[in-house]
Amino acid sequence: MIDKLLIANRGEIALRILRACRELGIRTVAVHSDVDRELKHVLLADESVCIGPARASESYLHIPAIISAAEVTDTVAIHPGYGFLSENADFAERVESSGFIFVGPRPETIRLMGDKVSAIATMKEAGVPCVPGSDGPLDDDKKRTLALARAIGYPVIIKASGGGGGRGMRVVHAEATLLNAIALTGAEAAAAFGNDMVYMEKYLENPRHIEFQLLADQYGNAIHLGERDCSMQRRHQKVVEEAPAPEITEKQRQELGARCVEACRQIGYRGAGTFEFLYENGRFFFIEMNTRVQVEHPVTEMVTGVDIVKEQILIAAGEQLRYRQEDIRWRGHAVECRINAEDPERFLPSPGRITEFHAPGGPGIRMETHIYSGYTVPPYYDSMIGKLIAHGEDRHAAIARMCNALRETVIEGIKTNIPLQRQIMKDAAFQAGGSNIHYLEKKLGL
Ligand code: MV4
Repeated sequence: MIDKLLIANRGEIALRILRACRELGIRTVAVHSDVDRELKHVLLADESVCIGPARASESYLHIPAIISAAEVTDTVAIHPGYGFLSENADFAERVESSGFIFVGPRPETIRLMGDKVSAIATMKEAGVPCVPGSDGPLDDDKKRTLALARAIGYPVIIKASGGGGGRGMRVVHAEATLLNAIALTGAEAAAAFGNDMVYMEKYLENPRHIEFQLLADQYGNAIHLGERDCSMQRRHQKVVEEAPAPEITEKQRQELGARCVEACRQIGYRGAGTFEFLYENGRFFFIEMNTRVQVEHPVTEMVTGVDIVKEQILIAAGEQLRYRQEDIRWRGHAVECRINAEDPERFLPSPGRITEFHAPGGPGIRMETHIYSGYTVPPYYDSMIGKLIAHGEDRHAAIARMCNALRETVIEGIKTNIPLQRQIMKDAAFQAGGSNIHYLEKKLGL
């Protein structure tokens, strides 16, 4: 049904989508900016279209250019990848109204989950555990707001409904600063997201970030692929992810997984999706849902054997989910290290020409990257140039394989964070497992 697919992204995820299409016998259209002519997936695609200049707002974020490219190439479906337009409900709507298949949820679902107040209300209604909070937007009733914060108990966190992923939030430790924090967060949100709606939650001081991967088709079938731990992060950028999450039991996985599955059925979810939770003192609290494929999807693929990108495309093509929940088994452990073109000490981007690249290998090693010897990393986009994933029979074995693979990897001509990743793999707390979201920043002295 889908015989041609346009990849509305760049870098490693564009290559990942191209590979899935090749397996499915689907022809590919790469769209790229002026400076991305040499991207590996552009060189490999059946067709390619230049959609604009380097600046993303004029190329990868420019909806009319992408729709035009789909039209001139007679494309059937459009895969948005992650970032860029992947969670833009207007884009999904334009794709569908132009007669193309959007590889992702319905536009209304993207809009519902993009608004965090409505996402939380929906999940609470569906029986997913949420953080104690305002259960809706804060209004002008100052007495009511102060009473609410008292009832929840300080510290509380004020979040913008249009935010997410760490944008537009403020922690409040005492009543004296509450109303001012709400006003500031609202004003910032109005400027940043065009929406001043804010809500309140109990602030969890030392949680882990654990997320569940879901797949759902348009016929009401849904399954979960278990969870990932993404707590190893710096400034809201994940650095290391793993599956399964340390210390989480099979019972916890199946219980919360079943609740996410039920929520997907209730909202008529379609495609791949992720439920983000904070985990503290043995309890899970829903915070956000991501309606796209995620950077860290490979760790789930490595432990379940399910090809998430292929399933996304098959679901978009109107097929029934090929797995039942009983078919899903978790085998061993997988760790992913994000490889960034950056100075490992100062975290500044390090674009430039890669003079030498040697990929690692061996049992359980998977390298997802678009780089090659002679490729120039442009300065205009995210500094992530690839991901190294190691699978092993248990967590210890996966980490050992990762250490080998990091040592084997050669990337010359630019600086990368590989030295930092090697340091993390050797870190005693990381090796013990179960560190919280603040661990890495504290270790790095931030
Ligand atoms: C929180 C929180 C503590 N308590 N909510 C940051 C990103 C966004 N997805 C939600 N975030 C947080 N929400 C409550 N009620 C702490 C964070 C948070 C965080 C969450 C996940 C991963 C990294 C983080 C880093 C700082 C703060």
